[in-house]
Amino acid sequence: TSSRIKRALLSVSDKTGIVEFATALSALGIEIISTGGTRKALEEAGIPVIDVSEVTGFPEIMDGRVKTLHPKVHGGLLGIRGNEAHKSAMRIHDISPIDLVVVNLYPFAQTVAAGADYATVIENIDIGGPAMIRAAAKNHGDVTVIVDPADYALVLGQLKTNGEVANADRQKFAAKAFARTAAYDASVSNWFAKELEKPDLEWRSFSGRLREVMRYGENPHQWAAFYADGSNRPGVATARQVQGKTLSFNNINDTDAAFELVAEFDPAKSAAVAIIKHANPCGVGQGETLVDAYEAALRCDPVSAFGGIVALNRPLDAAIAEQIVKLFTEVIIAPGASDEALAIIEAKKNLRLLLTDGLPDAKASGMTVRSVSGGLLVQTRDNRNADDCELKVVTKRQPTEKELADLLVAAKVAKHVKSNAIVYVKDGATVGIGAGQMSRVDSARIAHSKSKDAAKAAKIKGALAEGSVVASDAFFPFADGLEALIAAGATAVIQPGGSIRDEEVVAAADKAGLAMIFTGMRHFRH
Ligand code: 93A
Repeated sequence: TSSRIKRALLSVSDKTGIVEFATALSALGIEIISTGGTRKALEEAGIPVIDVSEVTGFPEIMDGRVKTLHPKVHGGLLGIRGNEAHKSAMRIHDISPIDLVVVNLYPFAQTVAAGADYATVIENIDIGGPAMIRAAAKNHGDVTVIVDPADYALVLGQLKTNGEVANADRQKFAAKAFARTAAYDASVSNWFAKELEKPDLEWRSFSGRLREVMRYGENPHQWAAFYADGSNRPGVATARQVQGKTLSFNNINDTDAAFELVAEFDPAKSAAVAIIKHANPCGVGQGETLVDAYEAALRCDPVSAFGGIVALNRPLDAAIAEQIVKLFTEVIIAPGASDEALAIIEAKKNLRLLLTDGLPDAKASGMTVRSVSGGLLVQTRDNRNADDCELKVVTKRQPTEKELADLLVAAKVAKHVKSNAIVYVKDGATVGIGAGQMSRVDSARIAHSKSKDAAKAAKIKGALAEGSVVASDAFFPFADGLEALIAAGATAVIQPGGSIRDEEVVAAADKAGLAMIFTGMRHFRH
């Protein structure tokens, strides 16, 4: 279809380049219609402009809330030029076609970002602008819609050479226009979601931004891509890769698990290090320094740590960098690094180093997604930990202060271990982790047996788990799981409670002189 442009409607909040563009349109003999502020800007530049209220025969009312919402505008945008019935409707109602619409919307996101009050934010929800953009985009067979000043040049170029905009470009502009209004409504909806503290609304308007298409997925025959959710939160999706080989799908997944786990530990209170393999921790340690924390983490399972991912809760310094490079490591992620540390890591060309401006917010709201055959499972993040729980001592013996501190560490780690999770902790560090078993007793036994291996590696007799405390991600359905912990030498246990056999479990704990805490909060991770 021919789409010679005779009449254009310009209504823009972002006035970048609008005077130059309108000057050129006007020079091509195109009539320009405009709304209040845009008209003023154009008239000041000496461009002839028709006010939209002259077209509608209706004034802008309600502080501009209703200015272009009128059949004379929307009929001019939506009428199909080659359709006899549409043409006759336009004739009868004295509607003239509008061939080009240039609209950018009230700066909603910028208004929110500037910390404006509720009423100001609401006033910046553009209604008439998106209506025109959508109308013009729907009728792209006849109408050109421009929502981005960056496109002015292309339109002008075509108008100057051909006198019209190519159909293929009108179609592209329409696609861009709908993307723009969709993103605009998403940001309005997200703002409401935050105001109402309803994260599920946030998911409904999720629009990911493609970061990269990866070489492959979890396995080489799988296609994969990495999207950022646009929230700009510190984390693996916004990290800067400073050096090393390209990150694989599994690297990204594991690095996320590592960084999310270490972010449970307040860097102001202690240095913490998590070493991850296959999305499960093989060691988590704390200490005065990152070196102390790393050594403690490594002691838990030095064999599995080979080829692992290391996450720090404090910026990478030279001392910890020296330690990490001694062992083959796939990825390091940290909230920053010193120049000295960077120089040490640089010597290991393949070692991937990711830096962020902070830790992921363990308490942040937001959604997690996974796919099932024919659908998606969506839920809010597991953004709470034992610190947020009302802790109930259910045994005769109270935990000592030291046990309590270690129990909280164990519970935080268990939250990040695949179910069934059993985590032994001593002196602020893990000393045995049992992950991903179908039976809780097996997880307990594996954690114990690994703690024996760790003792052997450290040339200590027995098992590191002796005299430790334990966290379980979910309740003990029977006393047998607890008995396995007692056999391993545990002295205190933290678990959600809530089994119909709780009484049996507590009795077994009392019999062995254990202290036990119920949190009331389960942390399945399947
Ligand atoms: O308040 S509105 O939702 N009602 C309208 O009828 C309307 N028409 C255009 N906002 C409306 N606009 C918006 O005004 C445009 O999307 C643009 O962002 C802005 C331009 O206004 P002005 O030309 O007065 O600066």
